[in-house]
Amino acid sequence: MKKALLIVDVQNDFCPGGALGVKEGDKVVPVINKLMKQFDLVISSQDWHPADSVHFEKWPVHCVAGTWGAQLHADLKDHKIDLKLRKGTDNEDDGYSAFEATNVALTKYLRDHEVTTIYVCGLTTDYCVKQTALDAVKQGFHTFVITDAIAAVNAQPGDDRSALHEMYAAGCILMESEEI
Ligand code: VGL
Ligand code: ZN
Repeated sequence: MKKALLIVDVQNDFCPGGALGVKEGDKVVPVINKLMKQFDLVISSQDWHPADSVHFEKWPVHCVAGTWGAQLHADLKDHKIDLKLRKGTDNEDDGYSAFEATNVALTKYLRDHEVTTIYVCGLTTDYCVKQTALDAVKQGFHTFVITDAIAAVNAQPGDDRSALHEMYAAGCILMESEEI
């Protein structure tokens, strides 16, 4: 019965100044750093797109494999991360969910490590955090979303609220970092 912190896409391109920078994206970093020590396993994901991905028909070019934009935010405590996932590596799909990682079979990895509970945080609330949390529930994990450690694209105003509703309706438990 172990719990894992799943840090979704806290990458330069999703932080202010990045190609797809979201409002206050960098504000999640100190909150996440403080949380890491409370978990048996700390796992990060990175959007890692080929330059010719079909994904860029919907989005500005971001997180191209090997670029600065794809690197984790420099202030994130890298040495505390046990496993780094890469996703969106195929040029045919979006790869929003960390469960679509192509370098590690995430569900198997978590089961092998006796993880039953996952706490999801990071970027972005309305895309990769949401898809990862929904998949975690589908795979049978107790799934928490840390609401003060996420930030949204909000292409339409209120997309963050809709995403939170969708996660809650699917069975995710929403909580603040202080409550953990
Ligand atoms: C994401 C938009 C495009 C995310 C990734 O990490 O939430 N959003 N690619
Ligand atoms: Zn992407």
